[in-house]
Amino acid sequence: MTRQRESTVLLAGFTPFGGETVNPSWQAVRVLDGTTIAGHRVAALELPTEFDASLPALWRALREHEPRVAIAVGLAGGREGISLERVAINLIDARIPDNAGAQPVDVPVLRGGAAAFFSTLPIKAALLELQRAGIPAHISQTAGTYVCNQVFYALMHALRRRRNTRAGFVHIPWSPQQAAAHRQAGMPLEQVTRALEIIVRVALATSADSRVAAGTES
Ligand code: PCA
Repeated sequence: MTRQRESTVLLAGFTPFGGETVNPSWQAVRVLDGTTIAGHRVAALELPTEFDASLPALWRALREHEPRVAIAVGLAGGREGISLERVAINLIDARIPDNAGAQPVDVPVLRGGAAAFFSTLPIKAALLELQRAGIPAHISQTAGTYVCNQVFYALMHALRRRRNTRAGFVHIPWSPQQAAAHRQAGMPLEQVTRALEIIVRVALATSADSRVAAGTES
C-alpha cells in the first residue's frame, strides 16, 4: 500500500558565522523540526554559511521534500524585529569572508539569471498577523548581498515555475545574549519560533496577500 506523502514545510537556518558561536536562525528552526503546523510536517535544515556549500544543500533538500512552503531564515544582527524580506537580488558583494574563507565581490548568484525575484510568501498578511501577536516585525526591501541573499535568490530561482510552492526569506535579530554583547536589539528564541510558526500558518492559509502600506524601512 502506498502512503500518501505528507505535505512538508521546509525551514532552513544557518551555521554560526562572523565570529559568533551560535546562529539563532538555526536554533529557532530546529525547535520546529518534526512538528506539525496546520497539517504540514516541518523539516528543518541547517545550511552552511558558505557561498559554495550552501546551494547544493538547499537544492538537495528541495528535491527531497518537495515542500508546499519553503522559508529560509537568517540572522541579521542589528535589525530590531522580524524582517519579512521582499526581494532577492542576483548579486553577491560579501562584506566579510564566509566560513570557508571565500569573499566574492560584485558577482552574480547565477550567471544569466533574472536581476531579482520577489518573495512568494504573503508578507503583508504575515506582517499583520505578527503585529496582532505583538511581535515586532517589518517588511524589508533588502536581504543584503551576503550568503542569505544568495540562498534566497537561489531558492526563488529553483521554485520559479512551481506555482503551488510559496517561498521566501525571513531575517531575525540577535539572540538576547548576542544583543547584550553588541549593545543592539535582540529577540528571545521563543518569540522568533512563534513568529515563524505564524508566518508558516499565514502562508498555508492565504491565497492572496493583503494590501497594506509597509512604509520605507529597509
Ligand atoms: N545571516 C547571514 C548569512 C547567514 C546568516 O544567518 C546573511 O544575512 O547573509
